[in-house]
Amino acid sequence: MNAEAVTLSQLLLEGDADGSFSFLMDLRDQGWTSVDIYQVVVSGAMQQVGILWEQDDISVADEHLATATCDFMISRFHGQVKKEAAGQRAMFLCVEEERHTLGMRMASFLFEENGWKSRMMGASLPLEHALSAAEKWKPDVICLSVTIMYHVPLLESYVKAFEALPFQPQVMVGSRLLASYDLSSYCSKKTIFITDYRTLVDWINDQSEGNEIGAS
Ligand code: B12
Repeated sequence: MNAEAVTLSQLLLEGDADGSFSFLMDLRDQGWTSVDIYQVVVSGAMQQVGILWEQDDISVADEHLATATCDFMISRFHGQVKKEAAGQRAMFLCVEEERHTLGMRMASFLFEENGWKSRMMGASLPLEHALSAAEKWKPDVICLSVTIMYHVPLLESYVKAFEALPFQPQVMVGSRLLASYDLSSYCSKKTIFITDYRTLVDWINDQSEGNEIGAS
């Protein structure tokens, strides 16, 4: 765990909204990119919160305060760095019952920073509602997030339904589980798997260089 992540985890656990936001802005002034801030510092800080929680060093209430402060902090930070949205659209949601949203929220910010329009549909979106939202908005990419292993089997129905839509959106799956498990049997050959934000931004840049979505 790097020093910046540990410092940020302490600020989040104190519920220090202004201090944590200023901490990120200072890192940016020192030349940190938002990709590295999200990947190394914010993700690292939340992992540290998870470790303390697992070891029973902090309470559930402490962990909720840190999560709420983190959510507010990243939104405020993104407000400072986001750009005018142009053409392509990305929609984000968690499969039903899945409540871990911070990972996909930062992914949505990185899409926006790179000029995409995004719609964050949040936690636990039942498939029928996700499908009707997608049919109306017609995103180029539909990004799914899953964190808890027993939610993984649900991916299959979501991926199948989205990939069958007539406008053929690219389906992307992001998950901490990808570091340890192969989720491809729940998806299709067309599905893209992303484990970290640097890979995500490389993929986004690849799209703006004119490569067709889905081509690899
Ligand atoms: C905050 C938190 C919560 C919050 C989430 C609130 C919120 N709004 O997100 C709350 C309190 C709701 C919660 C609940 C639970 N949690 Co929880 N939680 C965490 C914690 C501490 C941090 C998660 C986090 O935000 N990490 C930071 C983000 C940035 O990381 P990430 O989600 O992995 O995302 C990365 C990649 O996966 C990727 N990514 C993820 N999604 C997407 C999407 C796209 C499109 C892309 C491109 C990339 C991408 O991008 C990120 C790059 O770093 C973790 C600890 C940990 N080590 O992560 C536990 C953790 C994930 N939770 C855990 C558990 C067990 C639970 C509960 C079951 C606890 C309980 N008994 O109730 C419930 C389940 C709730 C549910 N139904 O989903 C376990 C999971 C263990 C396991 N083996 O599966 C963990 C690991 C804690 C632990 N060490 O035991 N949790």
